[in-house]
Formats: sequence, structure tokens, C-alpha cells
Amino acid sequence: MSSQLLMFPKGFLWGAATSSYQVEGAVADDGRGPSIWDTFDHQPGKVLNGDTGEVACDHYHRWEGDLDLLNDLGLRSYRFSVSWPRVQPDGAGKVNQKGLDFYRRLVEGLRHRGIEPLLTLYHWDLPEALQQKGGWTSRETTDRFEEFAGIMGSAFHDGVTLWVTLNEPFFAAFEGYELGGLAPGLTDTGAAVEAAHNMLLAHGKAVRTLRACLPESAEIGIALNLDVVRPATSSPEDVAAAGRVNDYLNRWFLDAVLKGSYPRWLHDRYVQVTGREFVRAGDLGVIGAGIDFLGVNYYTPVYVESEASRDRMAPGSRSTATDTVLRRPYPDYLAAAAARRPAGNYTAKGWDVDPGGLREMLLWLRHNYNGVPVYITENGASYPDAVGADGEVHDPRRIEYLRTHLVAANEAIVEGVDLRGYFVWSLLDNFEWGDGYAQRFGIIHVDFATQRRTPKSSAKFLSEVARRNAVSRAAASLPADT
Ligand code: IFM
Repeated sequence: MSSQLLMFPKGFLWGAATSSYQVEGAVADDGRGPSIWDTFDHQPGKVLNGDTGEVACDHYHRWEGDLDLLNDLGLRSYRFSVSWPRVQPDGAGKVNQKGLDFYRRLVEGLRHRGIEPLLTLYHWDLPEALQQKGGWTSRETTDRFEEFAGIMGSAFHDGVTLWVTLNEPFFAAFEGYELGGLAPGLTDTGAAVEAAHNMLLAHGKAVRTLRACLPESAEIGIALNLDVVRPATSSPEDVAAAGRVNDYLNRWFLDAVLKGSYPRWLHDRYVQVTGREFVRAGDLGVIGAGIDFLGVNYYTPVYVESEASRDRMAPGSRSTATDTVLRRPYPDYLAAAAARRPAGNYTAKGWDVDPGGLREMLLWLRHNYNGVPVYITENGASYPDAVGADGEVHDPRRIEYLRTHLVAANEAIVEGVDLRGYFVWSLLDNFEWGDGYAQRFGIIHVDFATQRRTPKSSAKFLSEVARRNAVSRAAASLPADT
């Protein structure tokens, strides 16, 4: 075997991921209740081009064909999420049997094809009925989530082995309640802090309930968006600012779930912001009671400078809103700013392609969190793909993104990281939240006017990687984009 071919461990799980609101559509079918995203995307100006998730990829009706495509690619796992308001239209009490039956058909369809389901309980589509009662700012929602986890655990204890409680609570809480870019679209730091804490508490309660319903062989985890945080310079101020942002983005969630604690200074700052102690006795014990794996969603690093260094810079050299690169505003209490990033290679979303960041993150997790087992639950890139005259979608930049990140993941394994699987984001081009249908992350192209699916070259690439259980260190010579 060529030394250029990097092998993955035996049994390494290769898969693709989606989420309910981003692909299902069918928002009024079979008794589904409204979610906060149905409300949010109907508000003018919230989503690019006024797009909504009403139809999305129509996966609710086309799931069989989609599973066939997955099967044809030889990907042996599918990460999907459950639409909570499809199963409990009011977010509480009575189960909507037709909604539950959809997921039963999906799980059976996967098993029938020999594909391992990875079920995510919550990927941002909270029942609107619960939002009316305060959403994630209410502790009541944590009990409702525990009830929902119990329903799903009892229904799928024999069909699903891999479970994720929440997807990216950082984004759901801080983008949803502090920055306003995601549903429910609030701009209130106190609310975001309460939401983040309640989501983590809900995670802990769901793990408790799932453990009671599921066999010992089941594995339960949480999927976190983890960004490597790089200081803009090596100045002590920038390094300290990067440390604060790392606590805000990453350690707040990691420490809570894996160590049962919060970074002390940030907790104290949040108590000042909210004007009250939001952590009750026993909460952190529930949150940190233990998971079987960590789901890592990795896309790109972030660059940070201290407020002081930003203020010292000449105006012309500051990061500005007109930068074509990623701009994440940091709240005042972090005394940090998003820095101009090195010139380089960006995806259509404006995220820099930096596979070294993935290796760095995986090694940092191993070192700081006791060798926690990891699945990469999301990784991928958006590019403006189109079907070419030859009927194919050539996406060499996505292939190169995937290849280089898989090489980085392989290096991390060689350095001792217990990495067990890789899920590309995403199986299908889909509803990319505030960007609507303008950003295409899929390895399968979707023509949203006709719902026609066309596997991209990257799908064939990943299929080959999965078949060989190996990735090439060398870049292939590739045709140009279509
Ligand atoms: O599409 C999203 C997904 O829902 C959560 N993680 C990041 C992806 C790309 O933005």
C-alpha cells in the first residue's frame, strides 16, 4: 500500500449529517406543530431572499431515495435530527404518532440498508409553544426536553445506538438570544446566558433519562461547535483576549459537560450581567454526569485581538464590516474583537480553510479533557456549485477541503486521539439558516426548483475514502469547478 495512503482504524465510522429543519420541509404535514424557525424565517429580513424551510429538500417525502443515495455512496452512518414539534406539536404531553412513525420508518430504512443511525434530539427547532413560555430561558423547558428524550429513548432503544442530545448549544443560545442571527432572534445577553445554562441542564437531564431507557451498549454524547481560537499577535494582551474568547466559545460548554464546572471568571461575569445566580445547587452535577463521546463540529479557526490592540491600530488596518471575511462581534464583557485574518483560502461562507486547526483542536481536547472519545459530527464547506453541461457537479475545492481535513484527523489519531468516526456536513445542499438556500454545503447537489439530486464529485471522493478506509496525503489533480 502506498505510504501516501493514510489508513483509519478498523471500524472507523464514515457518515453524512443533516438536521430536521434544514432538510425535511413538510412543516404542516401529519400534525407537526410550528417551531421557532417557522416563526423566525417568516419575519421580514431575517433570512436571505426571504427563504424559508417550508419545503427545504422535501426529505420528509423523499427520505427513501436519499437513503438509497447514501447507501450507493457506501457511507455506513447517517446523522439526522428529530423535529421535536413533529413528535410533540406543543412541546409537551401527547405524542403525535404520525410524527414518531416518520422517524421509525427512517430508522428502519437505515437499518435495512445496513446504515447506522446517529440520532440528534435537538438541532435548533424548538416547538414554538415552548418559546411562548420563555423558550430556553425557562427552566421548565429542561423538564420538557427530558420528557421528549424519554419518548425518543423508549421508542428507539432497540434501533438507535448513537445518540446526541444537543447540536451546538453555543450557537443556539448566543446567536439565538444574544446576537439575534438565529431563532428566536433576541438580543439580550442575560437571556442568552440563561438559555445556555438551561440547554446544558437539559442535556444532563436527557442523558439521565436516556441511560434509563437505553441498553448499556448505547453511546450518548453532545455535539459542540469547537473553534480553535488564535490570537492575532503574540502580544500578552491578544493572547489573554484569545483565552477569554476560548472560554466563551469552547470551555463554557466543554468544562460543564466534561468536568462539571464553568470557567470561574466567566460565570462571575455572567452573574453580573444577568443580575442573579442562575446556577442552582446540583445543576453542574447533572450537566457533568458523563457522556460516552464528544461530537466535534469543526469548520474554521477564529482570530482574536484585545480591545486595546484594536484601538491602537490605524483605522485603515482595522477589521471592518466591509471585510469579506468572517466577522463575529464579541460581546463587550470579553474585551476582545474579531481580528483581520491572514489572507488565504476562504469558502463561499467566508470561512478560512485551515485543516491544521482541526488537528490542533483534537489534540487540545485529548490533552485537556482526559482523552475523551470523539466523533467529528460535522465538517465541510460551502461553495457555489452548479450542475455543468455534462450533467455533473465538479467541486474540486470541496474535495480538497475534505481531503486536507481528513489528513489532519488522521494525524491526530496517530498522535493518540480516540477519534471514532467522521460525518460530513452535509449529505444534501439544504436550508442554511439565515443564509437560506444561498450556501451549498452538500456532497449531493439539490436543485431546489425540481428537487433533483446530483451527487457531486466530492460525494464520489468521500465514497472512495470510506471504501478504502484511507485518505491520500497527496492532492489529486482535479478538473475545474462547474
Ligand atoms: O448548517 C450548519 C449546521 O446546522 C450547524 N453547524 C454548522 C452548519 C454550517 O453552517
